[in-house]
Amino acid sequence: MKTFYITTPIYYVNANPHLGHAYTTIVADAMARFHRCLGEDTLFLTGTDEHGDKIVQAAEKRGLTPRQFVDEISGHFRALWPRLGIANDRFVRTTDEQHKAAVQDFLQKVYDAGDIYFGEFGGHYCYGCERFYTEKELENGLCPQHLTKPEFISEKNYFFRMSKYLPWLREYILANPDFIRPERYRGEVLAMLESGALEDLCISRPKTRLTWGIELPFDHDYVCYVWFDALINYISALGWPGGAEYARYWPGEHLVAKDILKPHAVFWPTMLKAAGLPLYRHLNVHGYWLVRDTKMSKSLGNVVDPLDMGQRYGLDAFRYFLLREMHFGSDASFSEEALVGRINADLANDLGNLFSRVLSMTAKYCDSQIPAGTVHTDADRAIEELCASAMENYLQLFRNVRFAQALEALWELVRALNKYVDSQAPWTLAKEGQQERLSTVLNILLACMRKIALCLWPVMPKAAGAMLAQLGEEVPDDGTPPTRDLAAETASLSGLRVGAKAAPASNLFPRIDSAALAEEQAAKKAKSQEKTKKVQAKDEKKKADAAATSPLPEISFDTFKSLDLRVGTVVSAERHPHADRLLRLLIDFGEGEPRQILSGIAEYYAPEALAGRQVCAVLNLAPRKIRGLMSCGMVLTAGVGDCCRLLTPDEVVPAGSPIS
Ligand code: ME8
Repeated sequence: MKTFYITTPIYYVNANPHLGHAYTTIVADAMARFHRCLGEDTLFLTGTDEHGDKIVQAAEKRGLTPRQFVDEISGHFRALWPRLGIANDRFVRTTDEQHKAAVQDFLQKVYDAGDIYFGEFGGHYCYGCERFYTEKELENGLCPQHLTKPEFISEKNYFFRMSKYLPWLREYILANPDFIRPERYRGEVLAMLESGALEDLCISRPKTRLTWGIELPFDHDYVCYVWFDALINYISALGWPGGAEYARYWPGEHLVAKDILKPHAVFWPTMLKAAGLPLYRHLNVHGYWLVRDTKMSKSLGNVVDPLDMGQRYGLDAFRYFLLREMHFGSDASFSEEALVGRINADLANDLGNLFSRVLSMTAKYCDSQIPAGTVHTDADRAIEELCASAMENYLQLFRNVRFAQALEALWELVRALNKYVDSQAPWTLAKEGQQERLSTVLNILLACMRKIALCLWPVMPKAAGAMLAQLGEEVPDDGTPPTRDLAAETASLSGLRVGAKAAPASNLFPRIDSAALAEEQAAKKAKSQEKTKKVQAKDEKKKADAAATSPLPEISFDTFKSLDLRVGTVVSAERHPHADRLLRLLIDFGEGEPRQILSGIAEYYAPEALAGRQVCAVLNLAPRKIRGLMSCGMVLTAGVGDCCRLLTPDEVVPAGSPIS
């Protein structure tokens, strides 16, 4: 029996799962279900990556031990997957004893073969990436991922002789065009291999610097580099070296995003080669989910919670959207408007409407009993052919991880079926008493709908199960696929249970009120703009304060003497009619007439408390109009941050006294 083994990256436990993690795992789930429908012996693995500096730091921040911390977050990942309709067969943790033993076996094997050596090494270490960079890899001296300056660290370490295998890897990738797919990532890896920037891989960390890792079997003063440890999960979870599942399922398929292309496309195959193990079959690489074209990040507050989306819009609709919207390999932009747009157009209008129309007609004209029929007319034959070709395309594209195109191919059939309903007009056939023709039309429609439901089960297991149930089939709800031979289903329209009871009505995907959503989104946007404004204002104030406290360039005595600084007595004060932060002060400087000065002290002084008070001011500042009123000079204040105090002589002096 053909086997299919699919893996996701094992996720870091330094953050909770978000849309990106959910996407990869949902795609892996859909692939596993798809291959089950093809009758393949399938195994689906996901898990968590739990060693390394980052984990220790994240645990410290929470006041937990690394062990307590990884148990907690790994638990969140494990609990999330079933809630997203994901049915993984295994869950691997790099802190599992079985994994640790496998990593040590692997290291020993490569060490014994002479491909691990001890050496002194100085390199640019990025703590964010937990890896060394070569001079060539840095961009303007900075880590290309984090744009921070790495620390130069020189220490003795163990190295994997990766460079020895790089020419072989290049040849292998050239000879196996779909080893890394889609093509753009294959090209990227070949360019990497041809750049000459890759060297041997440092695979150890001294325990003096890091203890949270797997000890090297040949030197107890060192732990294993987290990537070398993590990649081995793909076989440790199968019980390598001796496990029966390893023998049964390896080599498998990997699914990752572009961020971790290099470890999977370069480190891992060379590691496998050095250990004398077969390479994986395919590395499937997808792009990044952006949110309104910006990177998801905690600080921007735009992280999408997959559970929240599933709960709001229905899990199956959310899964469909993810697979349909992202062209595998390219980046895609997430927004609730786009999600609602797809739900309304593809699911409510096209697919939901087809089910609802056809089932209600079957109820009306056939008492919900699935009618028999045989293909007769050209229109019937065209639909029959389209059904076969759409399914074949779907299968072919899905196998090649082109999910968006696969679904589009299937929707050609969905839309054609809606048109077929219109052109065949079963209501007219009923009116004219053409019972046989009516039966045939409904039979063809129901048979095609069944095929669509079978194809969609990997993507929307619950909804597809409901569709099949509406067509009179019994579908277990335990993850058992509705067919083990989806490929054979393309051959003919057969398979429909003629005579069985169909559901009298169907409301699979209710339309979502997009106007209400738009309103909600606008409110959200306004709130987030408000937040951004506040953050910006705070930043500006910080900058202004920093500028106020930083030393200014030297000035000459003459320049200082050119300032007309004087003490005045406030005659009256009131709020500026058009500016909240300003007070309008009339101040006596002994000039005969009081002078009008506007001052930004409204937040700090009540106007009524100022009359009679003495203040210091610059008088020969060029007069300025501020919000409709003239200001002739500037009152002096002192303070940083939220502090602002008026300068006043410590005893009363005559109004207009110069300050020197
Ligand atoms: O890299 N869009 O773990 P990780 C799409 N532990 N996918 C995304 C995404 C986004 N915006 N953000 C994350 C690690 N992902 C290592 C892996 S494997 C031996 C070790 C998904 O928690 C995507 O699958 O940073 C990406 O490759 C993965 O999360 C990175 O997960």
